[in-house]
Amino acid sequence: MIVQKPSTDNPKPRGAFIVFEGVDRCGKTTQVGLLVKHLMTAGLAAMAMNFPDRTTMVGDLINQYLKSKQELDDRSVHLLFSANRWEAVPKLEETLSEGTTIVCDRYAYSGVAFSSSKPNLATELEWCKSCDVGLPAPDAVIFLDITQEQAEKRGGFGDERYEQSDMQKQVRKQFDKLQKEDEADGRVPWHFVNAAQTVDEVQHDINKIVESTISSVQESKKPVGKLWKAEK
Ligand code: DGP
Repeated sequence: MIVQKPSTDNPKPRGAFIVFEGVDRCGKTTQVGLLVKHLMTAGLAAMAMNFPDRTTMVGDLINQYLKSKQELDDRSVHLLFSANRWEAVPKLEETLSEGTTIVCDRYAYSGVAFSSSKPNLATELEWCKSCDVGLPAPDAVIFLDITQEQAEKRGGFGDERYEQSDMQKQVRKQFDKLQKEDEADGRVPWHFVNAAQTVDEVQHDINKIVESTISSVQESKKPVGKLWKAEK
């Protein structure tokens, strides 16, 4: 991988913002860890982030909800998930501007896909999106693609609130809608990776995508975009 050396003519480029999405048990957490390691070994500054971030006060409420210790209205919990992302924005922007690449386990796409899969919010995709309009936009979304049947064979499925087949199948449909909308908009590229391959094969595919994303962010010098915001 080519690592750009900063100089007076060529100040330190910003980090890239890479988001992993997919249904539960698709292997995101494993691949986020491997990617951060790979980038650091190649001499790049990289950091993992994840949403929901259960370590904050808002995240603690979300955790209680996901573990079914707390009941919350669907819109209220959607707003909490969104707030959990907004509260991370200062850190996210600072980290990218310092030249560190962020590898993020879930983001606003999960927010919309999961909430709009609930019967109460099934016709509210635009409302679900509206809470996250203006968040920093990823430079690439890596979607770990796996069938529901393959995901369920992996350990731990069924422990938390949303880990039910019907819900996850609906979530997948909503992800597809969001991908098509981003494709039509042309600003955030999605990359589908076959997550049913071995861990090494998945990692190999991801590394290629991320290396080319980092190069294009460095070459284009484009600032971090805004999610789902109409361009002026
Ligand atoms: P994880 O910690 O990645 O396993 O995510 C926990 C669960 O929460 C998982 O089923 C996906 C779901 N989830 C993640 N982000 C959001 C969100 O923003 N909104 C909703 N409704 N669900 C989310």
